[in-house]
Amino acid sequence: MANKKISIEEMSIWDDAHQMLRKAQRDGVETAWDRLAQQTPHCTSCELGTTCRNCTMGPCRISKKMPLGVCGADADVIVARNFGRFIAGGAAGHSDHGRDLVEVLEAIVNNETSDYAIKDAEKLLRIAKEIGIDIEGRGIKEVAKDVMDVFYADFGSRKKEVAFLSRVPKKRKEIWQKLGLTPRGVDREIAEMMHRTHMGCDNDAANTMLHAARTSLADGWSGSMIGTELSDVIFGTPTPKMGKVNLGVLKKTQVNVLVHGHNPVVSEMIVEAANSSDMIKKAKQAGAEGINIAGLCCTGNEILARRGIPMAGNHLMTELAVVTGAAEAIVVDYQCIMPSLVQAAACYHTKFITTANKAKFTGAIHFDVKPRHALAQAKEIVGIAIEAFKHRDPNRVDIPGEPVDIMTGFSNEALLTALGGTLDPLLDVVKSGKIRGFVAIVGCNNPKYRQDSCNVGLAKALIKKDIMVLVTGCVTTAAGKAGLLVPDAVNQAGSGLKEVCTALGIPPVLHMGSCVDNSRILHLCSLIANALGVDISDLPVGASSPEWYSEKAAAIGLYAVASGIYTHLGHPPNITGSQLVTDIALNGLEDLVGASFVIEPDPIKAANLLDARIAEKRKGLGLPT
Ligand code: XCC
Ligand code: SF4
Repeated sequence: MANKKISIEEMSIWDDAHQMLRKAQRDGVETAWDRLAQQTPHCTSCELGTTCRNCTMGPCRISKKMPLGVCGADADVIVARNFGRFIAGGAAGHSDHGRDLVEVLEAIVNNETSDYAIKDAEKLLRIAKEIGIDIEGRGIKEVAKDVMDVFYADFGSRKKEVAFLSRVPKKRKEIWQKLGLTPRGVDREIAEMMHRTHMGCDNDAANTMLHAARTSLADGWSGSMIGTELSDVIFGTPTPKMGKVNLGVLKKTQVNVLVHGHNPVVSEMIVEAANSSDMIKKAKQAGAEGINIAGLCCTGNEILARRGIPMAGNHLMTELAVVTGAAEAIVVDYQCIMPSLVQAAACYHTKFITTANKAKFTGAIHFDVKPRHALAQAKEIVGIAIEAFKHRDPNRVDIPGEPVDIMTGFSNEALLTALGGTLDPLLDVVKSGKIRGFVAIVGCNNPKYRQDSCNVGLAKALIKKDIMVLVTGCVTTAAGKAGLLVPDAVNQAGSGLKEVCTALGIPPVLHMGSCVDNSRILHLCSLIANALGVDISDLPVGASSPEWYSEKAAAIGLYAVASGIYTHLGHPPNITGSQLVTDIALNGLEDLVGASFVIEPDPIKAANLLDARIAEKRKGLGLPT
């Protein structure tokens, strides 16, 4: 964890970051690391989670001297309430993103847009069947309309359980039923979380924690899963392909447009616009050789996995991408977009463009992007970038380094295809121990860590132990820059994993998409568990978010645990002010849902913990450890 004065080398493990951090200093651009130093030390009570601001009799802070808030709430109640709201925030983010995809599907079904279409009809039909919709002899739009209705209903209050519970292993569903964890509706669980944590409602910390788990399950098995599946239906299901990563993907001679945020609904259109001959012509008239789109964070993951669009960087690279002075525009949708980017962009010729009414930034150029006119709007946006190219100052441009190759596009469908259409070959190598297990490393950057040191350190340590690693979100960029997302990386893996990956021609670390795409990993776990006739908690699998920062990452961690997956975090959420809540997270959940959180900042120690867990689960299945 960082304290005040650290060197640039200590801020990140990457050379492109170091170079841009130096340039930021020269150019007078403040970064997250500067602001972290200003904010350190943080408020202790807030770090412990014992500050309550839920009413105006307070705010209250709990300490030995003041053990109760004005209303009488103790540390346990306050910590659980704060944690519950934190989870609700994360679940709301992912799920509202998922809802936006349902709205695009609605526009398609109602013939209100020609900019979006159903690209993967086969997948739509497969999903329809899974959620109990009749497909025989019906037109694709007719089926799509029913899918849309079922998914809209998933957000509401009329259901006993969300649609994709059809994917959940029977034993898992029974556990949820028994504990009252079955997610009924996305908006319902989130609203109930807000209700429970109002003054004078749920004043039993354990009970609040259980509802937090239920809320997270609504995210993982509904909101996020709908987001992933409909994105595949509308934009195509990812297939293996090559891409490139790091700030070196920006091009000196082209109009560079950075797309940042999460939802492919906008970034896909920007890519379409940039590929259109009229825009390319315009760019050439402006003196550029072409238009280069580069991704940041999760919307970058979406277009990387589906189209092989290069990835400029992850969370802590977003400001530094602007510092290159080579970005004509940064086009954002929502989530994880630092407000500071407006000021950073203003230091250069870079245009900062927002596209969602729910995520406006003061000082930005705003477009309310809607399905009906999305492509035309995207062209306008790209036009602004082309115009900005004329004002680029070549003396202030510095694009560091050479891009690194990566392989991407490992959807479950792609994985099954690579395996010859069935899971059996995968199960066989797991049984023999060539692949001992799987760990999903997901989530963010956080300036409290040396950027990506833990993300990369953990991935490297795990593949050495013949544990296959799956990455999403901002860990993608980390693993990619470290050279772990290419087939050649098998040379860094243990002999068993190396043998399997070499035979399949795949890397030992597989890129499965964005953060909502963690739902792919849930789905894969249930496919494997169902094939073996066991629960997810019996599988030799684990999850990890070593450098997480966001509410969404916490929701992901909690739905992983509640789904039966042992989950490592580099640092705890702000819950340590309650022994009870901390105990539930680290131990108590194990008895209830068959998994728990484990906290460990050191990636090597974390790898050993995940390894021990996998060995224990292998033993439970009667497999060699
Ligand atoms: Fe955001 Fe998804 Fe975290 Fe990256 S990994 S910093 S949440 S962009 Ni989701
Ligand atoms: Fe204080 Fe209770 Fe109000 Fe929270 S809800 S601010 S603990 S009085």
